[in-house]
Amino acid sequence: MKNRKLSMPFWCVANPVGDPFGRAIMDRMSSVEIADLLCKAREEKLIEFTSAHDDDLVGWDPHHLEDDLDPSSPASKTLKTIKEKLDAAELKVAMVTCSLHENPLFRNGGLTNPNPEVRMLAARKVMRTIRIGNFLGAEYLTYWVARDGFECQFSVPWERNYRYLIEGLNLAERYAKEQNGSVRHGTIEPKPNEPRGEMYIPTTGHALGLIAMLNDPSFWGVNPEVLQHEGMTGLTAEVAVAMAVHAKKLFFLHVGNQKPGQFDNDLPMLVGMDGIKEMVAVLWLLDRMDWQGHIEYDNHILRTDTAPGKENSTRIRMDFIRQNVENYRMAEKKAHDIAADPELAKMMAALWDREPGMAKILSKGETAEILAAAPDYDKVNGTGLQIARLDQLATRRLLGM
Ligand code: XUL
Ligand code: MN
Repeated sequence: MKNRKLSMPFWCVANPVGDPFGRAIMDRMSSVEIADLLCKAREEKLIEFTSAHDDDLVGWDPHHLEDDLDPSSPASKTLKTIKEKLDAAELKVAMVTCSLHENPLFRNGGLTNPNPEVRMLAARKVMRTIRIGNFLGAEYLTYWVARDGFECQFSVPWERNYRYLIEGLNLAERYAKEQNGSVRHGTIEPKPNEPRGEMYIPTTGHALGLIAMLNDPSFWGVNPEVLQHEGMTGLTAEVAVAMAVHAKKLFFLHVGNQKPGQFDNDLPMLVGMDGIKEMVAVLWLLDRMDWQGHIEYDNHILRTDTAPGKENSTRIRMDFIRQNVENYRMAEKKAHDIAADPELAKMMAALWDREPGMAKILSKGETAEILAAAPDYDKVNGTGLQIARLDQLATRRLLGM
């Protein structure tokens, strides 16, 4: 089984790790300095891809909405410098995403903002992000639901807000096609809450439902955030991931760790109190389902592990990348081991591969054959399954025993 390609985004590495209760601890680094750090990670063969919000790379000037098209603008010059560095290191850009959460203008939403002037500015910012993505060679444009949500239900024009969202996403798809650049697909990243009290696309199921309402569903897929956004709901990420793969809509994954039901923890891979079993199981099911995509980190340095100062700011950030990669590879190896374990395979077969003749009839779906089959209620009902034994064996393997 192959080891997947990994992507480390600009924003994860750049994050100086402030939280709502305390200011940032790490020294900030410019986007060009972050590009250097990511290129070093590429040289060390830790990662193959990176990703970025528009704002991670160059600031947004709402008074100069097409500054990227002006070669003499500071934005164009910075983008050119970053591209030269990434190209030289052969670090590819997998995805760009438009930040519609940082600028205060978007505090009541971006694509769904009830004010058309704000929606127009959001649309122009998304279009600029697509152009930046094309310039850097990104394949995906990600729409993360961000501030498209609410705290107070009577403040929402419910008969319009999904139309606004659909208009915004259709525009992104149309513009990407008109530009005919490297951005060939869009992804939707759901999240139940944060930064809003409630968000309009809370789960992967909602995202898949929305895609069916868009002009070109083949352009769009999902990138669930596993385990964080998916685990915030109290639901398991495994269902979201498996259903998205089955629908051929899992374009890539965001990964990190999460204590279920809490705020967005964004803990690094396998770090924290929960999640090892679930993460290994997600990677195992991706192997079983023969999924071919790549994995993208979306997490940040533990605040306890940060420190101010210039030397710390590069050393701690590099160590964060290395640790995330080491931990991902540990989980991936465990998933491969579990998939190849003969004892587990035997127990799974006992659970899944009974009565192959009857399975064949059901998948064929001929009503006459189904009516002629003779399922034995007493035999089936009289047999326990021993799923707890199977799970114990999986746990034993997880614990290396
Ligand atoms: C926020 C989050 C975003 C998206 C990209 O929780 O996951 O960083 O991944 O905007
Ligand atoms: Mn994410």
